[in-house]
Amino acid sequence: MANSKGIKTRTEILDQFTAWESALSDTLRQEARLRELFQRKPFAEVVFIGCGSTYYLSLVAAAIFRALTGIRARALPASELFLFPSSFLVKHGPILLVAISRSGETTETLQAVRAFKRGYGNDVLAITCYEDSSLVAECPNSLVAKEAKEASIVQTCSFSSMLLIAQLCAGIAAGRADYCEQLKALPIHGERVIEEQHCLIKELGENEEFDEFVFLGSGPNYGLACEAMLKMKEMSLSPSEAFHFLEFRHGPKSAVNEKTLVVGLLSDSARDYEMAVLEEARAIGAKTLVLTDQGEEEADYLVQLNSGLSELARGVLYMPLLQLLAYYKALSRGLNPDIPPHLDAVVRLKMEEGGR
Ligand code: F1P
Repeated sequence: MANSKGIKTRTEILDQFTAWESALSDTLRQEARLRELFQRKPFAEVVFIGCGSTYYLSLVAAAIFRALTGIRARALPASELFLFPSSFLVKHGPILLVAISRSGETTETLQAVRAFKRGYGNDVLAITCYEDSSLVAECPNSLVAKEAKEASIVQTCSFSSMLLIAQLCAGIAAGRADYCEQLKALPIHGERVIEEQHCLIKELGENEEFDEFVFLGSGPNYGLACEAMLKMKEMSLSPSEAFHFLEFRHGPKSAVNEKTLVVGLLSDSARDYEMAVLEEARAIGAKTLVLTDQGEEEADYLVQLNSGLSELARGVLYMPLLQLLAYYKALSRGLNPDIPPHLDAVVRLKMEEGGR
């Protein structure tokens, strides 16, 4: 029987694939409208914003959007855009703002949308889980992952479902029907992968040998590594960090020891460089968990997705495993992943008191 501690989080992680399905099919139903949005103006730039998990989602979305469309795209924490709009945005042509928020109620995200609309126009697309949210009311366009609403504070199913929506937007904007087809296969692969790997992930999460975690990812996988780091921190309160793969050598490597599990989210294009970093981590005593699609990599622990999908499509398949790793680590530390200390599901600022 599953431990009743963390039961909400567990259910949201293990049952997320139906929410993935409906996020994809609901977005595909709006394909014509989205195509029109991306074709209406030659956007000079697309800016993705969010807070916490949704900022990390923005990092992934911007990397994929840029690679597929060739349009300049980047991610910003919503607070930076709200507090310093002119430091981040330059009017060199029309800009599309993509505001991502599970709740659609986070003050920083709402304020960033307002600041954007004041200075840069009305081209804003919201991605959220709540159709009746303030964000949807503020934005002329919105996409809603309706089935991904969560009872837990920590984002799991919502992160993956909103990421799929952002990926589909990138595929539609790029006119890449082949990419959109790959995305449709993800829910089936997701369900299979978690079934195949659940035991290994449980064993690793419960392994008391590991008391700190490093997550490495390059290109589109960097934001995923950051999100995995955040899950581990929020749920299990374990020291946890994320780096671009090759940045690991430039300092962070010095803090690694035999109690560190270094988790590598492998790409295809930079695979050899990434594996060299992981081998170095092993040589200095860390244990490694390598997540890859198909390779027979040298590692202490190896997960193969066997999806056959491209690296720009399949990254989301790493997430349920990494969410589950944090969940089991939390339980093994006697914590309840459903209620992380000091966290609120929605961060609301008192604007008149400068956010205090
Ligand atoms: C973003 C967020 C979460 C975080 C925490 C507080 O909310 O920062 O990522 O886990 O629970 O809220 P949202 O704008 O996506 O609703």
